[in-house]
Amino acid sequence: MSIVASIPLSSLRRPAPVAKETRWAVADIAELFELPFMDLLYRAQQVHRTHFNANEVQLSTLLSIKTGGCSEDCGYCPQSAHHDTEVEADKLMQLEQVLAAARAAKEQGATRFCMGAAWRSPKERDMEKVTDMVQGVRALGLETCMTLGMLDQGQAQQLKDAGLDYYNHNLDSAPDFYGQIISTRTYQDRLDTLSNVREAGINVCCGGIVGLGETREQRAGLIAELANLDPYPESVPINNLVAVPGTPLEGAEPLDPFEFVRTIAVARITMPTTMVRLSAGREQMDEALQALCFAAGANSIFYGDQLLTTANPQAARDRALFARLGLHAQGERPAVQQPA
Ligand code: SAM
Ligand code: DTB
Ligand code: SF4
Repeated sequence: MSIVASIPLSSLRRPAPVAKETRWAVADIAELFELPFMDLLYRAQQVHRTHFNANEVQLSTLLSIKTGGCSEDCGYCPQSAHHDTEVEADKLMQLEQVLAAARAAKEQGATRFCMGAAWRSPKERDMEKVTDMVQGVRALGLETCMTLGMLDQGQAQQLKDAGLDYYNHNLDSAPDFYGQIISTRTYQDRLDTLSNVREAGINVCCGGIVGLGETREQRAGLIAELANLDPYPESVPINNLVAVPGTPLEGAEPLDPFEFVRTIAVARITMPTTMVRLSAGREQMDEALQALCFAAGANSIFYGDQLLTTANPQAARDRALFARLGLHAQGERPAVQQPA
């Protein structure tokens, strides 16, 4: 029996889109990055605790429904056909295989199931198959998320009609750094897809990736772009580069871990009600660093031993970390009664 089987989906926190009151200047965000570490964490905690239970973390499980052979040239990505990595190109997965993975994710306690395809954008012939997946996963009582590349208005509407809850499409980096990492799709292409998703009434999951060799100012530039979306995304994944052999970024200098924590904290302060997801890179982090990320306002993770093609901590290891920190998964009861 699933841990969350008895909890209706409607009782899970689903933040309403919040129209932003402020337009963030990159300079103001850069100033947040410059704060003494303890002051930054304190401010992020204050914002976090105003809007969320600071001991609760939402669990999303990822599945790569179509792996490798992607026509885009994203410099960090092991699935790009432009790079010589160990990832083999595969066909779109069958519905039954997807549903089996979704059932297993639910059994482990995930509340959202995210399906990712290594496409520039879905083809017409793919749409019926992916909308069947949305309907099937939803029928299991899980929230649904998809990331399929660029969408036009009609495709966004088809996914909405199938019941898709979230669409993930990242801005990835600051506009003035982006061109050094990707050449086959523009920043504006990404903004157009985000606008189509928003217009269709699907929740927006949009974040970025750090550790690509960008400057702190450029990290501030990424956060400014995200925070100035109107409304800002309901969910913001912050990925730390997993440097995969064969990609152009395989030898990238690892980001200072405290700088990663700062990025989480600044995302939390500038987008107070969003779910900030501590995303790729957790397998390479120790428990203490992950705890700092939660203290900085991260309240969601990818859960399960695989991201798309790279490793993620085993579910049992995450459960042990939650127990050590007194954290509980969204939709589950806290193990220890918390003082009022
Ligand atoms: N193909 C779709 C697209 O790009 O829109 C969806 C999948 S893509 C893998 C989703 C995100 O994963 C990217 O935008 C990037 O932020 C992140 N990502 C990809 N490779 C990564 C890596 N090696 N390390 C960290 N994050 C990565
Ligand atoms: C996101 O921002 N991160 C996830 C999800 N959205 C699709 C993907 C991370 C991929 C890490 C590299 C890999 O496993 O292939
Ligand atoms: Fe393709 Fe997405 Fe990877 Fe870019 S990040 S190469 S679009 S799978």
